[in-house]
Amino acid sequence: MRTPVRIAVSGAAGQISYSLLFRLIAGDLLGHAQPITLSLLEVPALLGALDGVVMELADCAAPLLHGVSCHSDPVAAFAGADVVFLVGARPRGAGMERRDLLEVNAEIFSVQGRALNESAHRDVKVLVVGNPVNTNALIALSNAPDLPPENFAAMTRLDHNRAVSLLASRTGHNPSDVEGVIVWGNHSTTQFPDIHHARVGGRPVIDWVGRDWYEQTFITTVQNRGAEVIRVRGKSSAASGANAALEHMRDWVLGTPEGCWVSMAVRSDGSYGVEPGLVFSFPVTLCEGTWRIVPNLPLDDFSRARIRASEAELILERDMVRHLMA
Ligand code: NAX
Repeated sequence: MRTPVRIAVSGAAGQISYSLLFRLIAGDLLGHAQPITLSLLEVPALLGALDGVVMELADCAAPLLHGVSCHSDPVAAFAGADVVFLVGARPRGAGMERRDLLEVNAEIFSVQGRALNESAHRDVKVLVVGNPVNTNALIALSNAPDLPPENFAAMTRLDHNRAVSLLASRTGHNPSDVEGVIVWGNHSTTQFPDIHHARVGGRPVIDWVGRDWYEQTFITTVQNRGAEVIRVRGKSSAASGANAALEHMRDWVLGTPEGCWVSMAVRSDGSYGVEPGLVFSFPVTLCEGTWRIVPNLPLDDFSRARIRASEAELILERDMVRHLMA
C-alpha cells in the first residue's frame, strides 16, 4: 500500500472546506489509489464545530482516509505536511478598511508561514486560498525562509475557470475546447482576464467573441463574478472555490498537458516586467511538481496597461504590510 500523503487544511470548519474536504477523501486530488491523512486547523472557538465535520468525514467510510486530526496550533497542524491548503482567513468586518483587512490577515499568514517553516515537509506545496490571497502568500513565504519560495502559490484558478466558462457559453463550446486563457495579477477587481492568446475549437477566441464584447463585457464580468455570486446566493463562492483549489493543486502535483497552461499566482521573477518578489498571477505550465512561467508571450498596449495597474495595486498592498515580511 502507498504511504498516505499528509494534507493540512486551515479554515477547516468554513464553507469552502466543507466542500473541499469531502472531495479530498473521494480521491479527487491524487486519484483513487492514493491514501491520505487530514490535519485540520481552526481557531479555538470553532474546534467544536470542526468535530461535527470530522464526524461527517467518518460517516463517509472513505477507504482513502487514513486518519484525521484537529488543531488550533499551526505548528502541530502542519507537521510533516506534504500538501497545504491555507483557506482560513479573517473576513472583512463592519467598519474595517482594506488596510485593516490586509493587516489582520498578514498577521495570521506570518504566523502560519513561520509554522510551515518549522514543521512542514521540505517539499510541501502550499496553496493560499484565503483573501487577500496574493499578499497573504507573499507574507507566508517571506516568513518561511527555509522553504523554497516556489513551494507557495495563491489561487487565481477560480477566476481562470470563470473566464473559461464564460467563453465556452458565449461561443457555444464545451469548456474543454477553450485553451490559452490567462488571468494576470491580483485576485481582486484589478485582475486582468486576457484572451489574446486563447483559442476555442482551434480558432482565436477574439474572432468568435469580438473586441467590443471582450473589452466592455467579458473583463468586468469575470472581475466581478465573486460579488455577483454573493448578490445572488447570499454567500460567497464555496463549492466552485473548493473545485478551483483542487484543480490548482492537482495540476501542480500531476502536471499540465503538453502545450497547455493555467493561471497561478506565484512569486515574480521579473517576467513581463512585473516587480520581482510580488506574488502575481501568470500563465504557468507545470511538470513533475514544478511550475514555470510561460515566457515571451507578446503583449499589446491594452494588456500591458492592465498588467501594470494590477501590479501597482499589489505593490501598494505589499507596502502596507511590509513590516510583517521577514
Ligand atoms: P468561511 O468564513 O466560511 O471560513 C473561513 C474559516 O477560516 C472559518 O471557519 C474561520 O474560523 C477560519 N479561520 C479564520 N482565521 C483562522 C486562522 N488564523 N487559522 C485557522 N482558521 C482560521 O470562509 P470561506 O467561504 O470558506 O472562504 C475562505 C477564504 O477563501 C476567504 O478568505 C474567502 O474570501 C476566500 N476565497 C478565495 C477565493 C479565491 O478565488 N482565491 C474564492 C472563494 C473565497 O471567496
